[in-house]
Amino acid sequence: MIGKSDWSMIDTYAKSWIKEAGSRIRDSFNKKLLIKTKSNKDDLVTNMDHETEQFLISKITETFPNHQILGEEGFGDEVKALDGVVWIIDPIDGTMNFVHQQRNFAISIGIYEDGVGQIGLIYDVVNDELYHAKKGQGAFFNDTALPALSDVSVDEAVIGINATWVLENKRIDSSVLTPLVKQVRGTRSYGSAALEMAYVAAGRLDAYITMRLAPWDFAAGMILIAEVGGVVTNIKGQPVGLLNESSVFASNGNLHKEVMKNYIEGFI
Ligand code: 2AM
Ligand code: CA
Repeated sequence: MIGKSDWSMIDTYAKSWIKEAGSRIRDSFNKKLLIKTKSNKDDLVTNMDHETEQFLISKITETFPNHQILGEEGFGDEVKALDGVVWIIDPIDGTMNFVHQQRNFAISIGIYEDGVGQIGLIYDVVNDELYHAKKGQGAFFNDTALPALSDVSVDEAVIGINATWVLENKRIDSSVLTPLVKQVRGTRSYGSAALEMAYVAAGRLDAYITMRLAPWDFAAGMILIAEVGGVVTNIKGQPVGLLNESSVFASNGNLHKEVMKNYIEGFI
């Protein structure tokens, strides 16, 4: 590849690899799963997280040797800067769901060039549902184009938030988000940040708020949400970086503004 990349070709490859990776995960359901813990007893990883990341990396490096890869399980590169093309991969987002439920998890791939999101893919493996977006060309749920997000008031909003963030925790005063949780129409927690961001893009959730994610959890979702006119920032309303952990507040534009103004700014 010389100069600017051939995004249509990259997109075709990325979609075929994510589907093949998903098919391997589905095939693994009747085999024995090896489960380990990482940072703590609730932080799970399985042989399928590792195998899926290694599968994707082998395909990418074989076809695009100049691209960098940032993967959750660490089989990719030590990415220190976003120069060139960078694939940001979570082989299984929602590993706890994968282990406990065999559903509600996804493969997430965000592809950036010089820090600009170009392709976002989130594959709900069990339902064979692919959320995909290419910069400037809209976002899709399988073959269906997703419409631009419409305005929703706090009163009518269904938001994705984990109960953790309204209980005592290390990242936010537990009283800050309580009024929001009380005021919205409903709250949901699916346990996969990638899927929750895909749901925001698809209009199934009006917002998603979480205090700690890693780049592979949100890299693809940010691209999908941008394509339907949504907004993704950290909890302070600032841009989310792709090389560090971050809080994430994803929503349609008007709800994002309303929540920032009335529930967050001045309260954190
Ligand atoms: P994972 O399954 O890929 O680890 C669960 O609420 C969501 O938060 C999932 O998307 C999960 O991704 C992510 N998550 C869990 N532990 C995390 C951590 N220590 N840092 C960042 N994201 C985490
Ligand atoms: Ca993961």
